[in-house]
Amino acid sequence: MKHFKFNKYTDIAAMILLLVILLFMILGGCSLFQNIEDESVNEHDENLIVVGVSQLGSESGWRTANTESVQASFTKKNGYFLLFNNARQKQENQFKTIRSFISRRVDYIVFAPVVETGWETVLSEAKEAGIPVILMDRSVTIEDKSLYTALVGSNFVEEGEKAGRWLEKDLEEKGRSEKDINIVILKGTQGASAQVGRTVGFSTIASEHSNWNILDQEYADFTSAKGKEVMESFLKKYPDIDVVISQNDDMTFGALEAIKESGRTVGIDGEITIISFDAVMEALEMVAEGTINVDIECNPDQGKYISEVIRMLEAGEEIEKEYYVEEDVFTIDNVTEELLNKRTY
Ligand code: GZL
Repeated sequence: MKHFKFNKYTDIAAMILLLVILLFMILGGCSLFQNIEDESVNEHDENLIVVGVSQLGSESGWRTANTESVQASFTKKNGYFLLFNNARQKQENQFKTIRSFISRRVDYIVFAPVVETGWETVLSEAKEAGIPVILMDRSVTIEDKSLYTALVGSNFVEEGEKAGRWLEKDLEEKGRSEKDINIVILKGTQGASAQVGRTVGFSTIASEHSNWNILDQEYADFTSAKGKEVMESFLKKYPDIDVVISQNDDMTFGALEAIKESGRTVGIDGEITIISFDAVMEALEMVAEGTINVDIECNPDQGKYISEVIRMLEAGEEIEKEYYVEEDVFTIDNVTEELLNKRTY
């Protein structure tokens, strides 16, 4: 390990600087959490339900909309005190945040698990502390389902199947049901339930078609930059790609840039069919112009549903284990009406 050598003057300066920084942090009340409301609200105000939310990151337009839906629901006006933290895609940060929520004795913990596995210990600690945990957006893979109270999210396997069924229909309409179809897949964050589910769902349908050749599939982390990088590598390796399955719109935006730079064409009049997921506004506009052939919606507007579950729990009502939000499939045939519908994301 490399050691940095300081001379004695640098040592003293470093110590003074460190003390000044520590002083500012203590006086400034620096903490892990951002309280969305003004600081005048005290989390121990008996009338407010204290909700600790660990959001996994801010990697995509979808995630931004998901965060906005949480912040719009858990307000003081609605009877909540919100503690919010962005884990920046790191499970370790989510562990730390959840443990802080436990030590602050919040009333509810809500979190979007960045990956499916590794949650048993921290969820057992929350259960020990008697704090109900609600999963948002993505799910977890654990033996003991009592470690979380409910999930409000999406059925990702169904989303993947919708993509496969749409491709079946599209090929049939084009008279290409029996033709060899070369497919590449841009996958989201490895081990995220959205990635796992969409992959399983699409692969299930693809396995029914021996003429569908999945040439390659690579993780591109749900980001536009990685989506472009992976698509560039696919285009170099495979001159005859017919279909791109991109597991979120941000990766699609990057992939479209790469395809455009390669000189190939996309969409309803192009050589390469683009199948995307999320259906954020910017992508739906591309569906309307024919660049994206189909967008499988994944609804980020989950805050109000989570708030409803909390209200039911507060009232002692029976709740379901899983709540899936309503989701649609958008093509050029129905997207215009949706865009006129004052969509919020
Ligand atoms: C899906 C969500 C995924 C989105 C991506 O519910 O977990 O994560 O599809 C986001 O845009 O990054």
